[in-house]
Amino acid sequence: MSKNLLLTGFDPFGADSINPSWEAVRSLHGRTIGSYQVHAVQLPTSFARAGTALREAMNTFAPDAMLCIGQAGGRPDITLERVAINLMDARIPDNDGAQPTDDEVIRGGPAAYWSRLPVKALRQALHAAGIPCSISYTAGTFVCNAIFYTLMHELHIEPDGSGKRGGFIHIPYLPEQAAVHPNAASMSLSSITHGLETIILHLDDVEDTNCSAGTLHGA
Ligand code: PCA
Repeated sequence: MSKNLLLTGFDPFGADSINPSWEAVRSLHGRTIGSYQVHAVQLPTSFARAGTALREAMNTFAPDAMLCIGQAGGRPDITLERVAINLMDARIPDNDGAQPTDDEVIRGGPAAYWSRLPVKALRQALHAAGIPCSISYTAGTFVCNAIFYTLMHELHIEPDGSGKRGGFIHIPYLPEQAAVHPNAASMSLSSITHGLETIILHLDDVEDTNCSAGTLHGA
């Protein structure tokens, strides 16, 4: 019997008229990939509304695993986020015009939550599939980090949440977006989609804790 996977992407924000996270996620909607049936949902790039939309989708689909995807314009590869922090500090307004600074995502919540994805195993699977990918130690302080933190908080308080995979992945611009952002990196929609398929196929892999994924000064 297949398990349910909730896969979310965001609507466009800032100066962009498309968001590759939604384009990639919606192309996988309804597919069965490995042992997972994919349910794609769009979240608003809104601090106030994204969490409610995520909780509604979790209630609707009762997912066994959750993957939230967002655009990280300028990053050159798919980044597997390792940690969500309890901070909202917006450099630009969200889609409601809200621009919180120095605020918590969840009042009184812990400073951070770890991802519940086997990020090292996933990185290895993506590299084996020929897809550029790295592990990231910051999802920023905008709506993506806020929804990542909210997701991990929900899994933390859900009675059977400890056994569930869940986490956040940032993806680069599409080539048509990079065309109007001089010198920005990009990745084709087919590579991003192939990357997400590979991640779903390896979602239940066991993490290899002996291999290092550390960085020195971010490098
Ligand atoms: N990226 C933004 C929010 C929505 C999205 O796709 C971020 O990285 O916070």
